[in-house]
Amino acid sequence: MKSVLFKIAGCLAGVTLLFTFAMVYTPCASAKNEKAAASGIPADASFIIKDRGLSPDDVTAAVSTYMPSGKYDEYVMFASGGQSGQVFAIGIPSMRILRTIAVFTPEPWQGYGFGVEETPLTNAPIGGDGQKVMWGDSHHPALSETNGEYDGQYLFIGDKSHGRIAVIDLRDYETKQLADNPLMNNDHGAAFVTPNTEYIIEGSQYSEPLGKVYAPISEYKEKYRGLATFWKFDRALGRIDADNSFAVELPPYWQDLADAGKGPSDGWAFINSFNTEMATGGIEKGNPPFEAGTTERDMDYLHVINWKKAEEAVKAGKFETLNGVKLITLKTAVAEGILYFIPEPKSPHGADVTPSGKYIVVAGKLDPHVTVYGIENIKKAIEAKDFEGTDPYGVPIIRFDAAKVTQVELGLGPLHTQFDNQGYAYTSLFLDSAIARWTVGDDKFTAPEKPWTLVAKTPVQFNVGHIAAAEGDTVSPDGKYFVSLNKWSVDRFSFIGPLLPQNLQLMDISKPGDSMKVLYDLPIGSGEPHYAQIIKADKLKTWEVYPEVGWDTLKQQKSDRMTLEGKVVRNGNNVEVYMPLIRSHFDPEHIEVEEGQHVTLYLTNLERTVDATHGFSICGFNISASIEPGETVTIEFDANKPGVYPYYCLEFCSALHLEMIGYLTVKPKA
Ligand code: K7E
Ligand code: CUA
Repeated sequence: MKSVLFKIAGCLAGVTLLFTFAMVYTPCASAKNEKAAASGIPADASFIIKDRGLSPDDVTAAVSTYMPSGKYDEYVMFASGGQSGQVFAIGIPSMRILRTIAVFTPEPWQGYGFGVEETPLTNAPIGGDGQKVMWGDSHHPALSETNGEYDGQYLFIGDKSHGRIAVIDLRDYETKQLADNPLMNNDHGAAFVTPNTEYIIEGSQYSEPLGKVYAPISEYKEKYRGLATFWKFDRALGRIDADNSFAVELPPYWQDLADAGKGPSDGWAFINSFNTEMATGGIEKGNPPFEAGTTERDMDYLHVINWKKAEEAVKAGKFETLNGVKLITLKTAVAEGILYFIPEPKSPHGADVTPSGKYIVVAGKLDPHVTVYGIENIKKAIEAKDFEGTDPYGVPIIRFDAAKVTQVELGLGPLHTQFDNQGYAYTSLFLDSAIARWTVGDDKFTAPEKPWTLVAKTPVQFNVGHIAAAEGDTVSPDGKYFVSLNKWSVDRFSFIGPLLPQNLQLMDISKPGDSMKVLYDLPIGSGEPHYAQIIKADKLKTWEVYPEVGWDTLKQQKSDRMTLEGKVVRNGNNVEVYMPLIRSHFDPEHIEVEEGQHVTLYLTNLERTVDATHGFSICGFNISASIEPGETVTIEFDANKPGVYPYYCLEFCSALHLEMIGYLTVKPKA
């Protein structure tokens, strides 16, 4: 990393020199060439800089992010796809979008949701309207961790709009599981993992009667509840293990973001809340609207959950079962010392544990400070029963001053906090449209300023909420790069209709003090990312092709449904077609069935060449498959309509790709 920094610094010096030269000195072309060559920069660059009117900062930004063809990015950012229901993989520092990962929403290029059986979408839940749920509101991505470090194996993400958690396997960047929470229709504090990915935390947002049942809003305080679900992750299987998961019942406050403790705070989870007023809205009935009713109190409650104790309580049988979920009731949570509250300033958003695990930083949207709590203080207060009473549900409230370490005034609308390797924290300021850099008295502290001080505020464009620093929520953040995920882009891009893209701005955070600079603007035109994580690219051990020919990508093992040669097996009304694909033909090229027959296709891509993907579609059948090298997919349908249906390869896989075709003929019943 040092050498890279050195190179960038060297490069910048050269460019600044060149820039000065280009602006003040306009000699004849040959003299210019000599001078520019002496500074190590091609002469043409000076013309471009001048012609495009680039400032020294522009040039610095350009050379900081430019990635020569065939060179790879140092980091990969996984950004939630918001309403698109997907996840984006983005290279850093180039900010090139490398991949959209289909998660909650059908995606035809990846053959996700259009007839291929080997996707978890086939088991998508049924929504309130009786239809299959075919999208999600992707919120917070969480990479799997080992000892508090990203290990590059799995990625999890929550669906706020349906209360689900997705599991993505980073060997092939495919979604393997959509775990539906049987108790709630929504979530928000999801996904967050414990330091060894023992559990994936899913906190609810808007309280509901638990178990997805009816209760009138007039019975809000009695019947509505919040929830924290601890999904057990089976790493060997790559799946959430619902049987060994549990949930903790919470009061009907609106729980917000979560984080898992680490180091000295390992074993604890922290979840913010708002609407401790328990406002129930009803503006149409003359009641205060939610936005007023939920912001009356000066303090809400940081939920502090001892998940190791919760685990023990479950082992000891101290739970109830609701819709198959082991539920620790509020009563048990209080009795067993599993749940505590700490007052936190007004309408908080992010709860972020510092790299050492010693502190928890809470950003209150309606308070200009971040509040820092200490895990030692919290443990001592619990030990000494230093409480300021209980909430209406009997949960002990730890005295604010006993838990608090300090408050740092940053500015207006603080939302989320990330960390770097110099001892700085970064907090997004929504109303200020700025990133605040401030010091944390944590490990690896090299920042020149004293701890707990605001160092700088760098403007971003505009209305920043989510942020991500390189490995910025692990036990050892990398610093160097930071991305501000802005909610409004206003005038940053060409107008392409009134619905404007989100703007992801890359920043250089490598140097201390007031030196943060925006380097790049990346428009995202397909949803509002809610958070992102940035991992060192060399931690990702991705397959180039599937390990063996005939690979079932859902089970991640060899499928018994593949054949090397085409064959058709007829059994009464069932027609099974085993079809290998190789450049540039299908085998067979004719599939002859009769009206009403049930057809199952097993398609295997025999290729071992990197990127030799074949696609598959049967015209008129709403079928789209992507069969990557080695993969076997299953497609089942009823041939209900007589006719002739070409099937063809969707990928431009070879010069003769147009000839990669066949005919499905469906003969009318006699
Ligand atoms: Cu509310 Cu978008 Cu889920 Cu923060 S997260 S800004
Ligand atoms: Cu295979 Cu085009």
